[in-house]
Amino acid sequence: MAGLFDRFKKGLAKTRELLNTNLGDLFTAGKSVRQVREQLEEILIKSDLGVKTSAKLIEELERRVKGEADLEQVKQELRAEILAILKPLQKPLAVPAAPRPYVIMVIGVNGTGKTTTIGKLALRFKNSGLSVILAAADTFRAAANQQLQIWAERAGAQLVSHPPGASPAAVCFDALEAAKKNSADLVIIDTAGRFHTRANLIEELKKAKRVTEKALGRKIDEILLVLDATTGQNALEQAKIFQKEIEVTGIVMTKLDGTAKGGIIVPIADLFQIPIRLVGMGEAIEDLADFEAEEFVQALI
Ligand SMILES: Nc1nc2c(ncn2[C@@H]2O[C@H](COP(=O)(O)OP(=O)(O)OP(=O)(O)O)[C@@H](O)[C@H]2O)c(=O)[nH]1
Ligand SMILES: [Mg+2]
Repeated sequence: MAGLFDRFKKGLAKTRELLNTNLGDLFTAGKSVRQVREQLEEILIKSDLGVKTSAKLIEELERRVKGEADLEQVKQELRAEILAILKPLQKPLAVPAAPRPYVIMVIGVNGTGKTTTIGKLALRFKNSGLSVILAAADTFRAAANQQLQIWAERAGAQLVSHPPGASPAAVCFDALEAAKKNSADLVIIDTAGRFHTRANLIEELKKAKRVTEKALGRKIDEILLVLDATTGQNALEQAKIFQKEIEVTGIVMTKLDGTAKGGIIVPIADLFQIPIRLVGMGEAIEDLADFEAEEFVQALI
C-alpha cells in the first residue's frame, strides 16, 4: 500500500485542483487579501470549508498577510491555519489494555460506510492480536447480517446476530454476553442508518446504547460517527444531529478517495471538536488509515 500522503494526494486530487486553480486565479499581482475577500470566501465555501470556518480562516489570513498577497504565502498561511484546526483532533483509535471487553459502537446515516469500516477495523484489531466480536445490531435491513458476516469471516471475527426485525438492543446484550463468556477483547457494534426516513431510529439507537451500557456497567468506550466525505455539507448536518442526540467520541471520514468534497473534514473538526479517528480511502479491507493532519493538509493545498 502506498504511503498515507500519496493516498491523500490521489484521493484529494479533485479538491486540491479546484482550490488551487481558484486561488491561483484570484491572487494575481498586486492584490491584497482584503481586496479579494468576497471572492476568496466564495472559493473556500465552494471547497466545502463551510461558511463559519471560511470566514474564520479569512479573518486570520487578513491578519497574517498584510499588503500585496503572494500566492505561495497565502497557501502557506492557509495550510498553517487549517493544520491548527485539525492537528489537535488527530487522535487515532487505540484499544487500551483495559477495560475488557472494549466496546465500540458505530453510527451514521445509511450508506456512509459503517459496515465496511467495521470490517476493516475488525481485521486491523485481529491482526494486532485481539479477539473480536461483531454485533449485527442493524436488524433493520434484511441483508445487513449477511454483509457483516462476510466481513467477520474475512477478518476472523465472531459474529453475533439475530433475525432481521429483532431488537438491536437484544443483539447488543447478547454480544456482550458472548464477549464475557469467551473473554473477548473487543466488541464492535454495527447499527442501522437512515435516521431521517424512520423517526424512531435515533430512539432505537439510544435504547441500544442504554442496554449496552447497563450490561457493561459503564459507558460505551467509543462511539464512532461515520461520515461520507462525498456528501459534503450534508455531513455537517449529520454531525450536528448525531452529536446532539448521542455522545459521539470519534469521527471516521469515509470515501476520501476521489471526492471533490474532501475539504469538509475541516469545518467538521472546527465546529464539532470531535477527534478525527480514521479515514476510509476505498472499499477494500486495507483501505482504512489513521487520520494524519499534516499529510492531509499538504495534500489539500
Ligand atoms: N470509495 C469508497 N467506498 C466506500 C468506502 N467505505 C465504504 N464504501 C462503499 O460505500 C457503500 C456503503 O457502505 P456500507 O459499509 O454498506 O455502508 P453502511 O453505512 O453500513 O450502510 P447501511 O448499512 O445501509 O446504513 C459500499 O458500496 C462500500 O463499498 C470508502 O472509504 N471509499
Ligand atoms: Mg451497514
